[in-house]
Amino acid sequence: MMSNGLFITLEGIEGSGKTSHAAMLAERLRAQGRPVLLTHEPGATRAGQAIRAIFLDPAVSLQVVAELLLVLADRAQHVAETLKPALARGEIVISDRYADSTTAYQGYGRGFDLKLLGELNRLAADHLFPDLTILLDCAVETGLARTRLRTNAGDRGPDRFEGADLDFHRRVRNGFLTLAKNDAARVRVVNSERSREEVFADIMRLVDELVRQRWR
Ligand code: Z5A
Repeated sequence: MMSNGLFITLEGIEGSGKTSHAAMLAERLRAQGRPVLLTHEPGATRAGQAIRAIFLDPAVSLQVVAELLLVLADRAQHVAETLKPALARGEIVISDRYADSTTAYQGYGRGFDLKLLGELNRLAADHLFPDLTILLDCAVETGLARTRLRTNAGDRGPDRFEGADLDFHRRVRNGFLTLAKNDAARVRVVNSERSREEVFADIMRLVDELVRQRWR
């Protein structure tokens, strides 16, 4: 990748712990005095917020191709407005979800042709791919139970994906694991079925290794 910064993505099924651990990682790196941009998909830009509202609304029914094009439009804006400028400034960019989510959800989950999806992903990403992807892996039942707890506590209503059946979420999880198997140097699997502290220790080991390699 042509930049001075580092691009790290966190991926996984719903409730796998991406959002909490992305925040912990940003905090730890900032405490080390490093410049960090913490961001997410979908919805990190102005256009992205409007796209996210449609994308996640459980009352909105979307064709698979419409769902795919929405998330790719969000990505194109995110890459151009947020990710590339931050990397050019030399920052460590941490994104809670990115292109692998599209492959896992719209490809493996919804069944969109993987080859064409790969090409469209490259178009939307403008050839920007992560230096390191941390795949937080847990059983679908564990992830959904965690998000259900949050929904029951009234923190957030269920989104369009939370209503999908268990088989859909299993296909997504297996899709992520296939991606990791096919690109083992970039995509590192961390078992998130353990305590937050144990999960975070593994994440920090991987990030420290990357930082050492790049900025010795
Ligand atoms: N989507 C897509 O289809 N295609 C795409 O290309 C992209 C996205 C980019 C985004 O929803 C949806 O968009 C997503 C895929 C789709 N939907 N699904 N499924 P989102 O951004 O609103 O939600 P999410 O990405 O799925 O995140 P989430 O539900 O918030 O889960 P999370 O970020 O992985 O987990 P968390 O918020 O860190 O943790 C969930 C709860 O578990 C929380 O209360 C934590 O305190 C708790 N937690 C976390 N770790 C642990 C451990 N280790 N033990 C116990 N409890 C824990």
